[in-house]
Amino acid sequence: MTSCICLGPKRAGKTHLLKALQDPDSIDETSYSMPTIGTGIYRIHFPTKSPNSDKPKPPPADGSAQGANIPHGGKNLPKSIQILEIGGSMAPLWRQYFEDVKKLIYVVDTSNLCQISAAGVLFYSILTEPRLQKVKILLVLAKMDYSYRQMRNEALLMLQMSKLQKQIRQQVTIVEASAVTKVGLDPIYDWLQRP
Ligand SMILES: Nc1nc2c(ncn2[C@@H]2O[C@H](COP(=O)(O)OP(=O)(O)O)[C@@H](O)[C@H]2O)c(=O)[nH]1
Ligand SMILES: [Mg+2]
Repeated sequence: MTSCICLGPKRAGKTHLLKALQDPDSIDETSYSMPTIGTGIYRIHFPTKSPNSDKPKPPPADGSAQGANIPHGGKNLPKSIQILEIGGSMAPLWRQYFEDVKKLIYVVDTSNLCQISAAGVLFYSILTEPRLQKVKILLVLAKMDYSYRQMRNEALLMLQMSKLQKQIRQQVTIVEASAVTKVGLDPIYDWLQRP
């Protein structure tokens, strides 16, 4: 069962981000993702941090750890999570996927001035959805490697986040990320792994 969904406008960077989370080495500035038609499923394995290196190593992608829970410092943290990307062109159909969702990632392209205000309106319509009132929300400010991106504060202003946060019940975690430079991937792994 997929309890984590990833939404956002068309070409916001969802597929790139999910691929980078799956395998950081698979994405660089030359990578191109075809527009997602319909939906896409990504199984993301959390990196195991070895005590001798601060660089997380991706675990083997053999699927052996799927859905398994291992004791980890007294806590049962999942080793992997399955995320369903719902293509941006499917926005009118997003509601079909809101049943049983526990976590929701919303991706906004900070380099796309034309899209960002509309992205905020769409985000608001998601957050006010009755079935998503108890869902944990991660707002990803994507493509942070672009020099002409909006800075965090400008992006949040254009999304009308402060107004929005007064009207919603969910707690929203905000992460700035780039699938190319891998900035922000670690906090996203942490957020995904948390219960
Ligand atoms: N420079 C840069 N480009 C990105 C990044 N993420 C996505 N892109 C570009 O944006 C395009 C659309 O991204 P994609 O992940 O397919 O968007 P989606 O429609 O939300 O799944 C990709 O083909 C990349 O060229 C990023 O972090 N940095
Ligand atoms: Mg996509």
